[in-house]
Amino acid sequence: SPRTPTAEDRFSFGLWTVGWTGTDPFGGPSRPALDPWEYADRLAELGAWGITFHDNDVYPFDADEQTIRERVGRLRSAADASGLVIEMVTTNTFSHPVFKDGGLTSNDRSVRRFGLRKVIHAVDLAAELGATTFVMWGGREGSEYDGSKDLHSAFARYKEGLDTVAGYIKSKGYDLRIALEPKPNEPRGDIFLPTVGHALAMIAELEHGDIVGLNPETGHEQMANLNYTHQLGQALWSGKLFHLDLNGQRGLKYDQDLVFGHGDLLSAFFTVDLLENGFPGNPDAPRYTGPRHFDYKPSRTEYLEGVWESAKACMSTYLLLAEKARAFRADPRVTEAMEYAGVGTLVEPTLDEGESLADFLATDDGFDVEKAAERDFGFVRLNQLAVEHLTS
Ligand code: GLO
Ligand code: NI
Ligand code: NI
Ligand code: NI
Repeated sequence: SPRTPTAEDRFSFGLWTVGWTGTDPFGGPSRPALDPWEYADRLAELGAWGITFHDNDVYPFDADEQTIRERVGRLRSAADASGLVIEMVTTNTFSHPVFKDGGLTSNDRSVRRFGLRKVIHAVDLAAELGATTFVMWGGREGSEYDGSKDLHSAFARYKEGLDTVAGYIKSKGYDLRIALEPKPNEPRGDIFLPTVGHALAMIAELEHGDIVGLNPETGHEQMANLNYTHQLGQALWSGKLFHLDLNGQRGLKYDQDLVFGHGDLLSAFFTVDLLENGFPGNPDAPRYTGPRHFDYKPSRTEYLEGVWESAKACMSTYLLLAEKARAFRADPRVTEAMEYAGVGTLVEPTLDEGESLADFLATDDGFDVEKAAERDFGFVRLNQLAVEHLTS
């Protein structure tokens, strides 16, 4: 059985995860809501290192300044008392009906101006609380009907909004980076920036893109039928993996937000392997150094005991997989299978150092196409070793 997590593991949870009361489009709450500081206390007891939240997880949408101060102060005291780090803060620009057509990309300009104000306020809050990441999930930025959006202007307004926020962070000198969270669908029919790749393309267009990166979520990529570990890999390669939302998803359904590992377990194994052990065959490549953050929902069938069990399960699964992934990498059979597979040779540039294209084209390196086509890569054996480790 897995060990108890410690602060060194840097596990963190959104307050809205354990705080989800089970309300879905078909039914009301299936368990009571606690106050934010109660969730914080409990998470600290379970061994979490950090917490994260939306502005409106802590105070209501229409709260006055005094209420905001009181409630944020109380959460901060609870976090300080239990040694929890508030590592990420985000804004809710999706729950209130004013945002039904988006916050930064609504057709209604007055809504966009209101949305931008709300985001900037949350940025100030994030900086005040010492958070180092500001996640932006544009959950309502999108459409149901193609004719309802001038798409060209929608992307321009998205860029304008992101650059304004990033520029503000720089102008204030905050030690804060923005992490975009892609998601393909739900609650909108189609959400802008549906995948990691789309978000990277947006970031490349930004004026202040240097402090804008990604917060990829397991289930969000998987509900687009994509490989989460591949998305993490590309984000890392681009130097943009700023934060993570780990959870579980079983296929192309609504956003299930299951416990980490309760979806595609083999995929979760390789996700943890990448996070813990880096790229195989390329030890010098950049590694993810941020928090191990969970964005899951305790299933609606669970009452409060089940809420804490599910939070524990997220961390346990991670620790178990980390253990397995370490054993996998240390196994001489795996080393041998990786060599056979040529995993470590992909790091070699295809052209020699200093080799010009002209020289290259003039070279006959005696390549035997037929022989090369007969190469056995042994990827299946390598994968079976992963399965062996996973099931042992
Ligand atoms: C919804 C998203 C959402 C974000 C959160 C943080 O599917 O995962 O929970 O992670 O708003 O920005
Ligand atoms: Ni999500
Ligand atoms: Ni999700
Ligand atoms: Ni998320």
